[in-house]
Amino acid sequence: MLIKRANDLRDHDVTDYALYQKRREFLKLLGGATLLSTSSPSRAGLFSNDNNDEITPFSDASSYNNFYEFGSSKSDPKRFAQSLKIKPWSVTVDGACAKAGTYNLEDLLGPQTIEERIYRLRCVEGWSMVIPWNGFPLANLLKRFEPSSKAKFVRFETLSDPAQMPQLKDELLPWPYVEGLRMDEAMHPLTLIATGMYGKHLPKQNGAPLRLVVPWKYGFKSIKSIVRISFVEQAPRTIWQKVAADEYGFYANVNPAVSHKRWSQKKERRLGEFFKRDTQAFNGYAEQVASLYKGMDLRVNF
Ligand SMILES: Nc1nc2c(c(=O)[nH]1)N[C@H]1C(S)=C(S)[C@@H](COP(=O)(O)O)O[C@H]1N2
Ligand SMILES: [Mo]
Repeated sequence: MLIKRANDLRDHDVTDYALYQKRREFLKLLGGATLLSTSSPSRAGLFSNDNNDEITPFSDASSYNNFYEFGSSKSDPKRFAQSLKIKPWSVTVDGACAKAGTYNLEDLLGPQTIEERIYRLRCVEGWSMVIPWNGFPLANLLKRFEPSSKAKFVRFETLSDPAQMPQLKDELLPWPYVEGLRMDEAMHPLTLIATGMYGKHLPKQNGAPLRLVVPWKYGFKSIKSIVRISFVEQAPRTIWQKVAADEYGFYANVNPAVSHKRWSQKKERRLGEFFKRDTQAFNGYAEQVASLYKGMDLRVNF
């Protein structure tokens, strides 16, 4: 097969959405449903994809969401997040770094080159999607703040404005939404800051204007609408650890061998598919990331 397959990690300039759709239509015409499944062992490179993954339609990825600040049903974020004000937007950077400060979005994004990366997203609830993100490696952003040797973890915080986010008044969760990564996870080349998807601006329900994407971890690590980034010495306590530390660990690496307390993680339902698929270790990114956890007991550090 001569046609290039979609890789998990495909770097190229962002095309506009019309072009993007045209290209997909064209590829469909050429190859039909088998197009994305022409796996050949020779292509099993560092970032290649041997999972026959079809990209989830934009309409699904932008209407079936988790963004609890706007409600707890999957259709709430699209309905209620449209009132989120994303201009102006600023991000405060603090903690163990030389360049702490509050930066406006334009200054943060200005120097970054936007690329496209097609990643699987596996929610801890047992469903998954395949999303073409537009963004840049988190490492490229973090380096600019010159973290010191005391920076062992990075803590992220979502906007928490009750005036814009209906669920903040109801104290559904212990707001603000907080997530974190170990420094080496944050600096890993797969870890992305997304500012768009499908060649378009990031929809508000997907975490505009900027969100984290960590493809080998359960979706809840991929925190949306970030307003604060802190370099810290200790692992930050995440919102989901506050909710139930025995159910949602700090690492949250996708792991079919370690069940959630209330359900198995062996299978997942890919949006748009009828039969469940097997969930893969590290969501299929083991080759790239397993070494980060050498010597760690993944049952203890779940
Ligand atoms: N601030 C914030 N970030 C969040 C969430 C949230 O409720 N609030 N939900 C998480 C969960 S559980 C998942 S699965 C993903 C979903 O991302 P998507 O809606 O773009 O698919 O966002 C994550 N980031
Ligand atoms: Mo999730």
